[in-house]
Amino acid sequence: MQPSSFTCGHAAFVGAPNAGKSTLLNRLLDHKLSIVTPKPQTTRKKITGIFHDDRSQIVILDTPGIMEPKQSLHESMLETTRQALRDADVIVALIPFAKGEEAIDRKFADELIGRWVKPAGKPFIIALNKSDLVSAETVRKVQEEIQETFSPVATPALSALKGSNVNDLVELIRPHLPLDEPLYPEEMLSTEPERFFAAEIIREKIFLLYGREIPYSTEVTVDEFREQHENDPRKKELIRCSVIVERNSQKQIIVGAKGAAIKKLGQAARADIEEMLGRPVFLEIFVKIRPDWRKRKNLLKSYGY
Ligand SMILES: Nc1nc2c(ncn2[C@@H]2O[C@H](COP(=O)(O)OP(=O)(O)OP(=O)(O)O)[C@@H](O)[C@H]2O)c(=O)[nH]1
Ligand SMILES: [Mg+2]
Repeated sequence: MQPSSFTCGHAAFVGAPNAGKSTLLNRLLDHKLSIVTPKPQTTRKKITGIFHDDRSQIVILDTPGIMEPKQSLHESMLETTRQALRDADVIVALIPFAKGEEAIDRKFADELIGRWVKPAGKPFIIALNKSDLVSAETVRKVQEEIQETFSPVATPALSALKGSNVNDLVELIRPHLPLDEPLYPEEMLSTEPERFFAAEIIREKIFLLYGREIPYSTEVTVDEFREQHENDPRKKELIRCSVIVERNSQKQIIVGAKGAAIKKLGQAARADIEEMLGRPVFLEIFVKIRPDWRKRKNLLKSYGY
């Protein structure tokens, strides 16, 4: 490592819900840190992922997708994205390709770059994600158009899902990192604690296992995260969580007939939590009803929004 050529700084990943921001973060870290689902608005809080290589440390800020706010929860999610834009040294705006007549959503691209990215006053890269969904010719055409319209520092096309061109993005980010010393130790993957990611994993499973409005009406809190007993290393760690819903009918859906649904949720979440921690855990999940939690400022605050 040559300290003189080392660079470090913050890169914010922003874009529409479902653009692939969290997938891209995970791909860069080569680790499943941020939760990913096919449903929009999966990420609700800032996720910090730290990329390390010989020449740089990039503190990546994965953010909630930009949307029209409909309740206080959304306002808080957008504020998280605004804060990440303020903290960033360089911005990576993700615009996804889509199959069909319109290769990208141009109207949203105008809003994303015009109302969010440019006003932040930072160097920005427009990453055209999901390039696996369209032809090479479409990719080239859109790249040219985007470069001409918005004048970003670069317009790489990539596929976060397949991993193509992802490493080139590091080269594009690197010149915009202002520090010459790392901010964090080499083995550190995130600044958020394990218990935060335990709650995120349960949220991911809820997004994957339940349909309709359930994922959006649900929050997860970790109420107890008890470390292994000092005198008995075989003793499993206890994680006690609450799944917060808005109505009794939603509680019934979460629990399912004879508790079958919540059992499945617990099994799926426990497997991933154990993989993350590298040790066995007891996972206890309770369901609590908190009417209108998404609109109630003090409740939102207590859930970390
Ligand atoms: N085909 C394809 N799908 C992708 C690509 N990148 C991400 N996806 C898929 O797009 C969906 C959304 O991905 P996420 O990473 O959760 O997107 P996000 O931008 O973090 O979404 P929010 O957290 O809701 O704002 C998932 O089903 C991903 O598998 C890609 O390069 N190609
Ligand atoms: Mg996300």
